[in-house]
Amino acid sequence: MDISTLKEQLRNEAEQINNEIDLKNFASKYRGNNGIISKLFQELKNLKNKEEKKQKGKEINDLKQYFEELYTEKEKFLIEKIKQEELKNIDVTFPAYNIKKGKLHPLTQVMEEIKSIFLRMGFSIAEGPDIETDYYNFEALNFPIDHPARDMHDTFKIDDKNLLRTHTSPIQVRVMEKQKPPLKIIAPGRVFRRDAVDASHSPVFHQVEGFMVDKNIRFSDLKGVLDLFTKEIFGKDLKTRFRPSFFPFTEPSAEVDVQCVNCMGKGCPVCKQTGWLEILGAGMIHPNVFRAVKYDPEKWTGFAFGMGVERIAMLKYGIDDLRLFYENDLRFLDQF
Ligand code: 2U9
Repeated sequence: MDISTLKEQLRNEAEQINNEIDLKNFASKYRGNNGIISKLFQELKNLKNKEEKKQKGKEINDLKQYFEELYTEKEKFLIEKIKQEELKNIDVTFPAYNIKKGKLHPLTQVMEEIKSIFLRMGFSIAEGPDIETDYYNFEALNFPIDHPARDMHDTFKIDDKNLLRTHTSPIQVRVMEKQKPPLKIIAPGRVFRRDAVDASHSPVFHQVEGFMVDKNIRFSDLKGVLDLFTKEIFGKDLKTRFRPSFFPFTEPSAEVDVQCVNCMGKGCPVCKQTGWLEILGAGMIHPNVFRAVKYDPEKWTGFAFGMGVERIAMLKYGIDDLRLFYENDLRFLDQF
């Protein structure tokens, strides 16, 4: 068959190609190892006449180039055709899949809310290590060795000197060692106490503590800050009250109650008919704490407070068992 007839044949066959298989067959018929074009090149070797060989070689090369052009064109056409068919099968009006979005753990959400309230009041956030020394966790906070107040913090000891912090107060001691007043700091974090797990105890829980140090800080400043805090987190209509208490690191000390979020203070099973819920501890920073960080207690004054994040979250959401926070059951977590 002469080359021009072959060219015509190529064009006709290319026109018939309708799918991938046709295209594959087309390629192997002409371009494959035993394909027509390859054969033509082999036959070329047998030609003796140089001129004729040159002429024929050029014609076969033209034919091959023509074949490649047809092939590429057809390949493009098929890719576009497949794409169009796929698009036809997509129902753009079909409702989207319900993509499950992750969210923050309820304790993290409450922690963030607490932080944000104090940030708005001008406090800064400080953090510190989970593993502390006896000095920062107890000594500097006016718990002398053998002081009975240490019994309130059943402690995970690592060795004679190191322990897992039982509260976040060491963070504030570290801040005071590095910075001079005025200070307005909150110290959020994980704390550890050797407690057996039950509905209201966990060996790992979370605290947010805070303190303010400046000249002429008074108990009324503490009351103002904490009253605003409870109104922000539990509701504007709930009152707070302060009852006398004891902590080694504050004097005077107080426990802070908010009117029951469940019955608005009327009395119900949540508040054991008292109308009040305990949510915070607080007080004026003890002079011995100032002495430990080399602040002059005659010059500086301050208040401090502390709260358990789990307790705040339980009261806020009406949860009666703290273990729910740690089980990571999505039926529970999904509700927040
Ligand atoms: C420094 C000085 C004083 C932090 C304070 C409390 C009172 C308190 C408890 C609440 C519930 C711990 O999680 S809880 O069990 N905390 O009652 N914390 S005053 O006082 C400080 C802190 C740091 C340097």
